[in-house]
Amino acid sequence: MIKTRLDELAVFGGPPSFAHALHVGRPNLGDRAKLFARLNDALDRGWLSNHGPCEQEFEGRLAAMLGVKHCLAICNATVALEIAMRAMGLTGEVIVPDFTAAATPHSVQWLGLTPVFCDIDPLTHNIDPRCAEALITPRTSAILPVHLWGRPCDIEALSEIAHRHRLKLLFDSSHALLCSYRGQKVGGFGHAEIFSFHATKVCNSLEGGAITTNDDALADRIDRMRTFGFRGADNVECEGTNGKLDEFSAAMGLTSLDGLPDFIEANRRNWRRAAHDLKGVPGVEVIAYDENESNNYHYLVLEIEASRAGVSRDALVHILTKENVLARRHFYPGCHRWEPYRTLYPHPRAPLTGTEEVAARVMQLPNGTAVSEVAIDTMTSVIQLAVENAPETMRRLTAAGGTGS
Ligand code: T4K
Repeated sequence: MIKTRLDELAVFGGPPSFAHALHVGRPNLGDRAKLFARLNDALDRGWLSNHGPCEQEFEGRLAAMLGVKHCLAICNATVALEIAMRAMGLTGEVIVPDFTAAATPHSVQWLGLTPVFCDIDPLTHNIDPRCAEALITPRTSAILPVHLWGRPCDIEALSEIAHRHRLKLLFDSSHALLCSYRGQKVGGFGHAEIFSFHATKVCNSLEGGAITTNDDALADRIDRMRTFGFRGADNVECEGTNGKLDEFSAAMGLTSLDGLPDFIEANRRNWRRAAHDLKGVPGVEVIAYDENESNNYHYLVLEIEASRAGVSRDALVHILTKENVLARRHFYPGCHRWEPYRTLYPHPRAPLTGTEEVAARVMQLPNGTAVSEVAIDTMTSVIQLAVENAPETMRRLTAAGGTGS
């Protein structure tokens, strides 16, 4: 239902637009019959983990799709980051963007390395290569950029900096499955790249991740490290952990890969619809994807410029939540403000103003196959109504006890 009067907003006493909550990160489920057939096959085989047929097929299909020599499936992307960094022999400091999921710096910290937070470019939301270079010290061993929202970061500049300073370059491509940079799918850049197949990602294996690389020796080390350092029976060659992807997860991953074109099409359709609906609404922008590149359109991200919209990002999140649209503020307030970092590193090495700006204005709307275009129209109409009547919206929110901030 399209609401046309402020009185109709749930925050002011109207019925919520949606009877059931719409989540950011609702999984794309794919074809259940195919999934159940794969699960049955795995049960019949009695082969449930340790490089089983589903896992091998998943790796093979991913490597072919991404045009990369090696794809090693891992139990999740966080462990994938840890294994990749260990296998690359990182030491000392690793430069990470400040605006990312906690998993990125946590994986560095977990290994006993020091994450050094780097500012982002407020236009792209990705790590700023010039800031990254300025943070390099004799202790730096690597740069770990993130392709946030699936929009590739400045790979050329980062590769050049890493090469010149003899640093390792590991991309956190958790958001960027099938996204391309200058026509080439991410996956084969830097020394290695990491993908996530968590339930909330565009392609999911329940929990899951992968490391891709064109480096044979690195792939071999990662392969051993993900299975306790084993090479063959009774032969442990190096330190290792348990990073294996089980067969049920891989079966879900394969089923998700089958459905991926449909998932991406649903994302793209919703992204375009939201951009169309919100065009001309002051202070509200849907982030752009470069349509000359390949994108998965998984993240439907809005930027709210409160001074132009007259309504703050937090007020809009509050209003939408009352409508049963559980919009999120990923990745507020920026890694340096989360523990343990704000205690361990209370004085960031360089200003993080890009993060501060972007963290204050972004919000994510639900997207994916669970969201229809009609639902997008309903969500955007709520935003439009609140912004078109901004002074009254804010006055009534304040009177009702909160603007959400
Ligand atoms: N690098 C980057 C850049 C990342 O974004 C992430 C993870 C990683 C690395 C590490 O990847 P993994 O180790 O997870 O493979 C979620 C995800 O758990 C996490 O994978 C993701 N990024 C992060 C951005 O989002 P939360 O804390 O937001 O999850 P949660 O529980 O709030 O779920 C999000 C929404 O999804 C909820 O509103 C409900 C809905 N949901 C969730 C699940 C799991 C469902 O509807 N069904 C479900 O099964 O972290």
